[in-house]
Amino acid sequence: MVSKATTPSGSPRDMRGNGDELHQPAGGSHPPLTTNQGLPVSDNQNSLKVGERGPVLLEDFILREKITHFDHERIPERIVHARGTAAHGFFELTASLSKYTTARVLTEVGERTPVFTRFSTVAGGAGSVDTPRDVRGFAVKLYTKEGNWDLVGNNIPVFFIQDAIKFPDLVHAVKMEPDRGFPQAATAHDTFWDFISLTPESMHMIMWAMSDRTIPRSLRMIEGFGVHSFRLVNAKGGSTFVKFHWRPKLGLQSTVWDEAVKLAGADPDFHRRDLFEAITAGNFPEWELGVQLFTEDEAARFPFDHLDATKLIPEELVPLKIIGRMVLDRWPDNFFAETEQVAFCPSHLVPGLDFSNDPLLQGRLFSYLDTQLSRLGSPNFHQLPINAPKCPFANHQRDGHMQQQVPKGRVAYEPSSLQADSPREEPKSGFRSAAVDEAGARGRVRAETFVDHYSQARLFFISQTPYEQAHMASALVFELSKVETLHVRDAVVGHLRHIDEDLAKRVAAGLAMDKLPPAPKAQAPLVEMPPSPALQIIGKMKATLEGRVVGILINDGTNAKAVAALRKAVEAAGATVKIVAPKVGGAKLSDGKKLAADGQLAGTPSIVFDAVAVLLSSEGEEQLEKEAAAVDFVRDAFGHLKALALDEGGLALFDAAGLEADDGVISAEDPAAFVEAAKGRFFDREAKVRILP
Ligand code: HDD
Repeated sequence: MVSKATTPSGSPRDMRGNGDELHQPAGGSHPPLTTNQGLPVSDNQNSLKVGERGPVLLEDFILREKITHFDHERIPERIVHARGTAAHGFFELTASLSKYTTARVLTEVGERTPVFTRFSTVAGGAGSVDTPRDVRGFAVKLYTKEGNWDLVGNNIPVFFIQDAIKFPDLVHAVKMEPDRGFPQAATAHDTFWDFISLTPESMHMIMWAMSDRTIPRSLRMIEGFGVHSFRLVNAKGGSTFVKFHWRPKLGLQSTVWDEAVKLAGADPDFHRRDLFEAITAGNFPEWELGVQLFTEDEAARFPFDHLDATKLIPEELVPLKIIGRMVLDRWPDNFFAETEQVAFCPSHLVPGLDFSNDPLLQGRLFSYLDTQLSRLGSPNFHQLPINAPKCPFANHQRDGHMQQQVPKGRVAYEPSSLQADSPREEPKSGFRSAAVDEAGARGRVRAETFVDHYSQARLFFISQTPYEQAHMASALVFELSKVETLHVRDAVVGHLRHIDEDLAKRVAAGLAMDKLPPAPKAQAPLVEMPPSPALQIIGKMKATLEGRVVGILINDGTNAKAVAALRKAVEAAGATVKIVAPKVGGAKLSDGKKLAADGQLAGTPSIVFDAVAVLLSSEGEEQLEKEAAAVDFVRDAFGHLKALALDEGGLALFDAAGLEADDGVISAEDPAAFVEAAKGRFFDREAKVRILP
């Protein structure tokens, strides 16, 4: 408390307590704190009172301004995809599509287009955790020279429903149940599976959702898909269909379910922290942009309808052509101003691109613009710095809440003859819709070509490795075990019978069903397609330590040379090393020097690492055998199929945890062998650590 005598401005009532001694030196010069009107504020610690213990005055406009602004700080969170994280970067074109499109972003090779990319979960609220089983949003805003192009995709190339009119039902079914307000960020509940069981078109997406794609290790290791077919339109007006794919340079990598569940507790911000740490350390995540190009005639020969968003086009049928790369190299300055206020709309596109008739896409073209109006509160949301195009933009739209621009002149209409600089339409380079013949009777109909709901679900399942198939069966058992209504469980397993009888049997057994429920009537015969390895995760994992994080558990007396040798080898392979010790201040190693820890053992489980080393002095090890966090450190690393490097002390702890070494358990004396092992996961080990259906 600052005494009256030392109070800088000296008034007897002025018990400020805001003397310089309250402020830690941050260096630099601090601008004066002001109100929103620019009035310098002399005291930011005390409200205006009558007497030291008297009432606060309504007159205190500084207090009122501050509190009022605070009261209005929140805006509605996104209806879906509320929890997200984002980064700035650029897209660089490496191969021109000039034969197919006039879009400069896709024809000017070497050109770098600024981007802002937001990743998200779908179901959970803004404050939910990063690692539930959920689809990940992958939304890219490209600030092109011809306007903003938003490619608003997911990390899964298909969707749950075929027609946008079902979207509110889908979302209501997956969100917290309305009478109880839970579960948060989870599909494992009755209303979701009830809707799914009655919506067979969702079966393909369900296969993806139950795969490890929905429990990614890192947002830097997910694919992105534009999902729908779009059109590229060339100078002659000819159009070609296109599907967009983002492919991570680091390869795909997922967690195992037990790991994802524990991550939610260990670090609810695991994915956003991972992205933040990678970008701020200069390890910029990168994706290739690939396109699948096909004509109307080719599409007519596909054994499915590409306008149906529950279908993908196997890469074996239409190969992927890589045309560019996206690098995320700058963390936003402010979460709210940028990540929260960014407004994506699939309707934002540039000349040379166009939509297809996919009825899901058509509904999206309305929904996003509409939702931004309620979320951001004004039709001027495009003027927010994160949403504003980086090319010039001008029109005759005027006024509205929070207009930031000050348009000049008397003309706010077109055509006009009064003002030389008033914007006019641009027939040559302006956007033109592809001239496509459309005809047909009006009606609320679903195309006959949309009725096959199981063939691609089966294609996805049979394309997986046996490990991945087991994870899918296990995920289905987990989810349906949380469904209380028995007929819903039955109905879902019934659908699985159309996809793969063995899968249905495994799930039924996992639910202890007495007999297999009947399969519902399928509307179309199954079309057998050859397996597509491109649909796997394991097949797309990269044997690399790049972008990975290795944890080294140490204690007092740990061999300093062993720590240094492991660190050197791991860092040379491109990974980051983090030291974990029982106390965050660090541990005194064998050389007598203290090594500071990046994390305290109790708060830094092995779950947050890709591989671990346990290097312990023998005295310290005995103590750690009594510490559950230490025993769990090795047990979880082993159970999550990770490589472990152990010295003598580490091995003793490993033995104490009751584990049996395998190929993934390496002597710490051989850092090179550990580096090799740490590049992958040991899926063969899984049978030893858990019972999968
Ligand atoms: Fe959507 C947000 C992706 C179908 C309506 N969606 C949203 C976001 C992503 C997607 C990544 C978050 C964007 C951001 O980071 O701000 N949505 C998809 C994909 C779909 C899809 C890949 C199918 C292929 N969505 C879809 C349909 C509708 C919506 C069919 C409505 C008819 N989506 C919305 C929305 C959201 C949204 C309610 C919520 C917040 C927002 O738009 O900005 O309008």
